[in-house]
Amino acid sequence: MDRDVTDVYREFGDERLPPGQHRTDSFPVLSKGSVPRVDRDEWTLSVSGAVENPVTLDWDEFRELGVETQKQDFHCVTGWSKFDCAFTGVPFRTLADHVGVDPDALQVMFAAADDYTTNVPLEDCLRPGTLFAYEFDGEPLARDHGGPVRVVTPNKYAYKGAKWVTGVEFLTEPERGFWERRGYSVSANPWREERYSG
Ligand SMILES: Nc1nc2c(c(=O)[nH]1)N[C@H]1C(S)=C(S)[C@@H](COP(=O)(O)O)O[C@H]1N2
Ligand SMILES: [Mo]
Repeated sequence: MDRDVTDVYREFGDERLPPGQHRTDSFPVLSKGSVPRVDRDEWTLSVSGAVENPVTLDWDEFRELGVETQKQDFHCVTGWSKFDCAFTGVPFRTLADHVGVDPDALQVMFAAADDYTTNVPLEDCLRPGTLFAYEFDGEPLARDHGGPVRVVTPNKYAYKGAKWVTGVEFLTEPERGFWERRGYSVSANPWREERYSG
């Protein structure tokens, strides 16, 4: 374990379990539609928008950025939380440093192979726990959980973590992703119970 981020709740109080959540030890699957088949060898990650060096990375280039294994909690906006997940992947911050983010970037729009999108404030993406994950508990990430690569966001409800992620766009103006257009919160802080947009 390279990093333990299960203490991120401390910024907001003493309770690790966010209000209105219950713990589960299983790992339910939540997807808006069917599960796309994305082959590791065909997969690429495009990084665009307000950056100095836009790139499209293949599997090897992605991993060469630098990987770590983290212990972190997972909070689904539908009410379940799973503690102590081990995810291995490339930290968002590592990718951001690689491409050089413009000073006027405010948000990040993630895009996925099932046409899912989600927008996340840049400052939240830059927290250590935001990870492009490709392993769970030391095994390749299962396809229904977003394999080959998904985003995980332990500081936020889990809809901020795009499964089957293929694109990262740095935005200078706010735009809304799939659930954010349907009334879910942009900031999505579980300890402040930001489920819906105000
Ligand atoms: N590409 C994509 N990513 C997605 C979703 C989706 O439908 N498509 N659902 C989101 C929601 S609402 C949740 S709660 C988590 C669920 O992740 P899991 O299925 O691994 O539990 O993925 C998020 N990421
Ligand atoms: Mo969700």
